[in-house]
Amino acid sequence: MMSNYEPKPEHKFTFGLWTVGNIGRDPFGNPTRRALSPVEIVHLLAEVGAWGVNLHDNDLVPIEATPAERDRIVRDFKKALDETGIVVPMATTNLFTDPAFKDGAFTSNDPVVRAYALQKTMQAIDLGVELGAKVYVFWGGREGAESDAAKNPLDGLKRMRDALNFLTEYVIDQGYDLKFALEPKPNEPRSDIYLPTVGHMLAFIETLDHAEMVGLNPEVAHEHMAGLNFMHAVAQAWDAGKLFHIDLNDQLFGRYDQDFRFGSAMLKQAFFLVKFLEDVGYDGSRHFDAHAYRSADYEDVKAFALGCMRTYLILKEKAQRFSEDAEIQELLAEINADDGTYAYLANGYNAEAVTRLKAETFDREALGQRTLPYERLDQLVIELLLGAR
Ligand code: DIG
Ligand code: MN
Ligand code: MN
Repeated sequence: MMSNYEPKPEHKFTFGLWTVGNIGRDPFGNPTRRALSPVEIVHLLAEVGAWGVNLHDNDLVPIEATPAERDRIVRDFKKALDETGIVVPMATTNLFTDPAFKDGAFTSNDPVVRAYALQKTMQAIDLGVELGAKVYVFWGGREGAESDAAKNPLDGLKRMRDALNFLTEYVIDQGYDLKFALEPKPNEPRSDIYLPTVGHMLAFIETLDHAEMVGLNPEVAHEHMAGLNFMHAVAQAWDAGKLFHIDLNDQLFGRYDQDFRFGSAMLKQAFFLVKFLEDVGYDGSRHFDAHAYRSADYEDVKAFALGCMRTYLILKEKAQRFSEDAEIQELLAEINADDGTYAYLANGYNAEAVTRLKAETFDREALGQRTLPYERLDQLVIELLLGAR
């Protein structure tokens, strides 16, 4: 039984440069922390036991950097990666900070902006592949609207599709070993963001030319903002073979995008998520797209990062305890009892099944009186999480 909860590389914990590098600025206040360099961030992540670091292009290479400055920055970053053993599993493009993207990037009404967004993304893909990334995330933070008078959502969807079709062809032409992970969010910073949830994205991916190269990067906070059960969304992505990456953090329902430390707001939901990921054998990055409270100094930022990883490991152990808990397993066996009477329906539709089923008689009242000890079962989970069993 694990007891020290010490993060190790095999746990595949990763953080974006922008997470532990968050300087505490918010819409209502100035920064509370100095900016760390990418090299300092890599060493901080190595110190707390992370496996990898992820980046937007401009987290590493400032948008105004000259080619010579870019090369020096990348060289210094690679040196820090070599010194620490930290890897770069995922990369993405910042298509939301620069004012040029104020009306979106791929879905902008301005064809020049759409062209610039494609160019910027190809350059960022090249950088990500150069650093070893195998997953490329697309979060369309500015792809949306305040007024639907300004843009027909059909144009938004078509432009997003055209951009992703162009970029998947680029990856194929370059011979890159890279897959795309789309990250939905319902709103903020746009009033409505196109393709707002995992469900919307799964349907959209099937309309792409190379759907097999494109999956999901679901984020806890973003489905919670939509008032949805995140683990159910992840399960549907997994069922579709599309869980290519995941953004772990936490979030209370009905709030702005809080990006809290993993498990710090809705612990029971975090438990069922970790249980799901471990039960199905998800072997991708456990990426924490989160940041410390604005009140934190860098010692507290390290506590934040360690807390994300420790909570995941503690919940992983609780999930193991769930599967070994005799009382819980006994209740699950009772709940899922099946004497095989209707096994003939397990092979799908056939004429014999129709004949047999039409001849069946059901005691509907008895069905309604079946005991389902879900209160007992859920209380056992609560007591497991509270350390009372
Ligand atoms: C926000 O949830 C987004 C951006 O930080 C980034 O593009 C993506 C990567 O995980 N998440
Ligand atoms: Mn978020
Ligand atoms: Mn995210």
